[in-house]
Amino acid sequence: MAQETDLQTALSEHPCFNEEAHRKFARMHLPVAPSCNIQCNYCDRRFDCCNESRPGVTSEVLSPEEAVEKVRAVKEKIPELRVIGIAGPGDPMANVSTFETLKRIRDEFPELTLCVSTNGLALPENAERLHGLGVRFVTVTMNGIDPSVCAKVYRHVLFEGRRLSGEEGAAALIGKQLEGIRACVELGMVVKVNVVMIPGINDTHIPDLVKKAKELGVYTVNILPLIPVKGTPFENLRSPTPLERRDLMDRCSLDARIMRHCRQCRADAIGLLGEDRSQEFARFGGCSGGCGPEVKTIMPTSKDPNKFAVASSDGENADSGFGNAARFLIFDADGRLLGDVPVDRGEGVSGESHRRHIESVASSLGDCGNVIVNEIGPLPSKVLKNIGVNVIIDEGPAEECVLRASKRRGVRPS
Ligand code: CLF
Ligand code: SF4
Repeated sequence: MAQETDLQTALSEHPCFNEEAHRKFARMHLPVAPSCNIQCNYCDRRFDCCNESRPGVTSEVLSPEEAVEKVRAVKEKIPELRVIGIAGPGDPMANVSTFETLKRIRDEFPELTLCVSTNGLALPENAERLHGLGVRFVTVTMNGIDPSVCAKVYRHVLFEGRRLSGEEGAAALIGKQLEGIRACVELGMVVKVNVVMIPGINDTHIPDLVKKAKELGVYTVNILPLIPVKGTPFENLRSPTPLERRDLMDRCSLDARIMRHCRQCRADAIGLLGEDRSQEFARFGGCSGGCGPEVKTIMPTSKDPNKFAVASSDGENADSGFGNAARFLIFDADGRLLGDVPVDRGEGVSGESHRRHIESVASSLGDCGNVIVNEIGPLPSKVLKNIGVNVIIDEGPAEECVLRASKRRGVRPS
């Protein structure tokens, strides 16, 4: 009974789940989850600028220790803080830092409500763990329940160590999303479904998704407009007009409770929904556009010796240096692909902007204990050494490089 009352109080003060609450109570996002296990065609997490406000964008990636330190500082300045959310910049479930951070926050700030936003791929196996850590609010971003529709939205889905695309990938993702929602609802968690409205792709299909969400016991559905981002496959698609979106929301509101006050906030947003104060609290304000404060030395965080980040240009091979990689593929010691961290290619090989770039890339690799590159300069070598990351020089198919390295390092039996 007491638990039920606690949940009702948390619901009444959650700015996203309760429209009344959003003018009074604040949320804070902790950007501790850089890696993602799928690739949406509208997402580019490389654009890291304090002037950019949309999901997936952050000016910094924090270690769990840094995240707790930041909550202490923010809580003092923003007494109306009620909710701590983990919403990226990648997928929270694809990063062990998420769980470590939730545990630390729950232990130190049991009065704060914990909220997680995920693409749902790894939700079924993590639902109980989240519940055990005190998470009561979960958002799952879905873009449909029909694989033929969703195949147009996702470039790939990393499923059981394989990279699936097309309808096969979409079907695997949808299956896990539905299973994850069911598990969370059964555990008594409050679930929201976010859906990105993409004209010509999924707009006419959204009512079916909303009906399904309602049937599964989802508390509310949030229909967000597509933000076409330059450099993504959807860069030339258009956003829905406000009228188109309102019409769709009105139609869907006959079937489910529709959220109408979302601000599509950043992965490091802080404050009331309408006023982001994240730059006020930026620790190393790593805006690569140069509009943030100076980057400070990144804090070492605990590293996992069984995780490998492979510098790649094509998403398949270890073929890049640390400073000029387009992305890092994240593997476990058995060569299973766990996620993917796209990064900005650096400009220049020296100077302040180069140092900032290197530090920002190093921090975005989270808890990876090993980096595989085909070459590396003295500055990145030093930065990685200082934060306890082992550097391996190799090239070729990424998975083979990881298996070679893990065998050599003795983290995997031969
Ligand atoms: Fe953050 Fe999301 Fe929790 Fe809110 S945001 S994890 S549910 S605390 Fe809110 Fe931001 Fe819209 Fe998300 S306004 S993007 S719905
Ligand atoms: Fe980007 Fe989120 Fe999609 Fe991952 S799930 S690709 S972080 S939008």
